[in-house]
Amino acid sequence: MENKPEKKLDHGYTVDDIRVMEGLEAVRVRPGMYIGSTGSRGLHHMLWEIVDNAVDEAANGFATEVSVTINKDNSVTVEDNGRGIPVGIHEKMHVSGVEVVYTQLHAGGKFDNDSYGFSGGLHGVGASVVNALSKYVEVEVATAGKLYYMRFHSYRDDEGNMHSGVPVEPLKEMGRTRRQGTKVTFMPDDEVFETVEMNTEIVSKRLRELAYLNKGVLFRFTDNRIKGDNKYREYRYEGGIVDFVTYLNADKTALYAPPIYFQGARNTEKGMIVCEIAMQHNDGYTESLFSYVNNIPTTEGGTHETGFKSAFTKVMNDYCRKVGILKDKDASLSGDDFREGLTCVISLKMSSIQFEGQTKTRLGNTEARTAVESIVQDELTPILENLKNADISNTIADKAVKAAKAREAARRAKSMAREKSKLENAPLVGKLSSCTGRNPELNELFIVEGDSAGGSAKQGRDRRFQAILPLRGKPLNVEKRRIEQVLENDECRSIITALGTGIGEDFELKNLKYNKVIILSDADQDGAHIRALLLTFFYRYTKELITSGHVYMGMPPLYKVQKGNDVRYAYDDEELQRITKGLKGYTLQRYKGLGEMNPEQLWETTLNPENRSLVQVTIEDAAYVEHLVTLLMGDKVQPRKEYITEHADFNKVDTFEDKVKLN
Ligand code: 28F
Repeated sequence: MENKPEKKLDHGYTVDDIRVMEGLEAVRVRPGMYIGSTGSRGLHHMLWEIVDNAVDEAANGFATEVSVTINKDNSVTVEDNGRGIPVGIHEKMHVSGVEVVYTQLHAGGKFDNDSYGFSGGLHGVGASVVNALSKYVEVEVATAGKLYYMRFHSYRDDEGNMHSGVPVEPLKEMGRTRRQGTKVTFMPDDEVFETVEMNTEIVSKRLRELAYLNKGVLFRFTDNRIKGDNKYREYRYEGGIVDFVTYLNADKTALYAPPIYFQGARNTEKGMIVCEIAMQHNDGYTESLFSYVNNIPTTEGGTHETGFKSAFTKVMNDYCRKVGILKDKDASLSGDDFREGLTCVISLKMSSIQFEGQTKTRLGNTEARTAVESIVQDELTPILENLKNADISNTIADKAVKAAKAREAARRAKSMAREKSKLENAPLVGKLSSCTGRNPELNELFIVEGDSAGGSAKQGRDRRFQAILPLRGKPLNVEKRRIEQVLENDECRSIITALGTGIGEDFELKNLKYNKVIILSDADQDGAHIRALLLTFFYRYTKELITSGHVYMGMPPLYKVQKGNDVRYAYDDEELQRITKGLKGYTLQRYKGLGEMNPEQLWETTLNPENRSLVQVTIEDAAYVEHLVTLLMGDKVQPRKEYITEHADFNKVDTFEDKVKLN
């Protein structure tokens, strides 16, 4: 039957535009060249090629439904309600458009994408590859009220020659129909494929993915090999990739809803690029980014992802600076910080795609990076700056700030571990006068304020079990410092080295070299401040030392009462009253500091376990102490002032110690 020459098709396309290339025999000889493999992946590529042709028709706005059916005999039927493959006769080929599409490699205008628009598929090898590797292919086209039919088959002739994808007869008109669209059934050739059994889950997952990527298109899937009710599934997502991100975050806690969505298009020298992005942060820490080009998953990423990441980081840092979350002096936050907990889908539509990478799933086109960067910059900025989105924008920014802090802390901890190993190898800092005994159960470490007191303590102590570590000047206020600075401070380093336990994460109580760690400082304000600084250090970096009761404060006497050769010591005013009550003709000395006592006096009053008094440091309410340490030692001045004004009594032992429940 002579078909009339085709009228101009949409897009001004005629069947004559279909470029004709070599026959299908080549495909049979080396199928891997065309569909990757003859295993399960290659088998499913057969289906994707046909499905992508239907999806292209939908993506171009001419179809709204795509149906896939796996038949009992393992043949597969795909159908769409688009315009139908052109049935007109190709001027040069003198055969129908259907025959050209199914017998000529790279036919179907997919290679010169400009005329046919965007096409997905297995990099556009065309339906003819499916024909070459099938036992048979049946094509039905419903268009302009008529139904057309054509069958192709592959067979071996009597001489054993292979004939692939040969038309059984030209396209035939079968009568009238109200339907419109294309329906294709193909039977994968079991001489080519290791298995001809499609996998239900693989097909189902891909159809769902395509439904997300092509918003509003209905995908029906029937597997007639299944008994019972799970043989039919359908997917349609009016929200497209927004619904995709919601689905991906379904088992997580989203920080805002619905996901952020924007799209844009850019004309580049190589053609138009359309970009759609949906994104939503969850309260987790992993980043999951899913990118596609013409519905093909780009699992190895590529220039579109690079463009998104760099532009998203820039737009977010600009936002943080604009609203004051980041001050001029602050460093910018990293992309990783902004993408912590981010689920994002990028869907690009473009022509002349360059795929790279191990599995050819990385996008190489450089123009895609600049196009995505520009679209993110122009479309996301106004979304973030729109006041009605303020909480979303600030939620994202705050999470990134936290991530940056956590990252910094992790880095510090790592460098501390390195430092620790340095510490362990560091020679004992000269200051420590260690004791001769090696039994941690008995040994005591005195941390003594000032060199002169340190000198008296070294002379006055019992060197069998008493070690002396004199502190020059005040130790660091660790509350305001990073751990590296703590480790750099000589005083802190010598304490850490002397203790032997390590600090922070690496603290090991079992390595403690002393049963008692005793702080000896003057009873005046300086002494009180030093005690507070040391307790802060212990609380922040060796808290277990306190909670296991190893930390004490030595109590030097405040007064010396002497009458003749009789010497008494008073440790506070009450005691002085008791000692001097009714006493006549005595001399009274108020000790200003430890340094005023000679070694013997220091031994008698403060070091000798027989008659010294020690105050054990305990933590009754850690949370309260936590709050207090931050309050008293942190850098918020006002709250500290208020607290001290309200609570301080400078005649008593330092306020900080009182609150730490000394007993
Ligand atoms: C079940 C699989 O293959 N659907 C298809 C079309 C529609 C057109 C088309 C296909 C132009 C000439 C290259 C119709 N009218 N489903 C499908 N639907 N191919 S494949 O044209 C093919 C190109 O050959 C079509 C106007 N323009 C395009």
